[in-house]
Amino acid sequence: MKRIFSGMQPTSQLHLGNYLGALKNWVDLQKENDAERLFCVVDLHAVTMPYDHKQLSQATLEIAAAYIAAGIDPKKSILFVQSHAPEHSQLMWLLATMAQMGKLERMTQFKDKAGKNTERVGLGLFAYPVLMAADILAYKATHVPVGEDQKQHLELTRDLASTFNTRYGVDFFPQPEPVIAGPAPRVMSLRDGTSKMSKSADSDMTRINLIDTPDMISKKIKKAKTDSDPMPETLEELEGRPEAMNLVTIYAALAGIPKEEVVRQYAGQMFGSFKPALIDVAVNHLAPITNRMNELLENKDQIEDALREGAVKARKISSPILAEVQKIMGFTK
Ligand code: AQP
Repeated sequence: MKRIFSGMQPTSQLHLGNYLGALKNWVDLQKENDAERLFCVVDLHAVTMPYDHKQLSQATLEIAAAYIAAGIDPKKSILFVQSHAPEHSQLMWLLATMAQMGKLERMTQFKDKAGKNTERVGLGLFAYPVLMAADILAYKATHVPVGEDQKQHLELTRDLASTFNTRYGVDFFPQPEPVIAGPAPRVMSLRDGTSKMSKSADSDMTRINLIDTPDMISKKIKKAKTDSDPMPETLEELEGRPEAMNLVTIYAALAGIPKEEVVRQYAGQMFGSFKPALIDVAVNHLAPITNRMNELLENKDQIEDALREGAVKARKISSPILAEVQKIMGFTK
């Protein structure tokens, strides 16, 4: 049976990149009847970088609210918080004994986040991809819908799964497949078309958050960087114009039409006249999600109940898998 797992960190509000690169695909995957789905708020990952401990539990609820508001139905998918299922951390330690330092050092996310400070960052940031592997393998997940930036971490997960199988002479862990789907697997910053839209970027003007009001969305899109050339006749002519390409990608993904069609519709027009249309599309698509999120956050019981039930269901799957791993590794008979 197909088992789908994915998660997001409660480092801050979710943005359009998280939504178009991952969350929207998760919602689409709920249409598949022959699959089991687990969607997690990965709070243990969120503490690998400096964070505000007074805000963490609220941020976790906000991410869960965003999942539900975007269309994740706790009756169709198991929705839970990573730290509520201790199997993740337990399996992580076991996998850490098999993870090679050299491979972890090559992880681009670690290099980006550590910057020049590699000697001073915490072990948690370095070991982040091992915890991610544990998240996935604790459920023997077969499919992992993520944005393009997570591809390298997924490769490490696959590597750890086969190292475990080879070392212990078993065919235990499957090779989880990345599902990098949808029209916008990599949404870029509104201020720099060469860097990805990110929760942790300093300026809030670089991203559209799911919680942004229509006025904020409008302001951010109006101020988004573009160039002074008009929209070309074909998509190929947008190559080398990363900011323009990003806005076209966002429009297409939100409107549910191919990028080629967007270019055709607006060919010859300046970005000054394209932006109001993009604002309309963005506000129309995102406002219902934002409103639903706000409603859910007014009465947190509903989210908390769903997360509590989700953790019980998740652990019913991960606990026997962990027990089996412990047996294979010789801890128990
Ligand atoms: N810009 C993006 N375009 C497409 N997909 C994206 N994702 C993140 N940014 C983009 C996808 O969203 C999911 C959430 O991942 P995460 O919470 O683990 O965070 P991240 O990948 O490290 O990226 P963020 O949101 O920018 O967070 P920070 O700044 O805290 O690191 C993943 O599936 C990711 O691929």
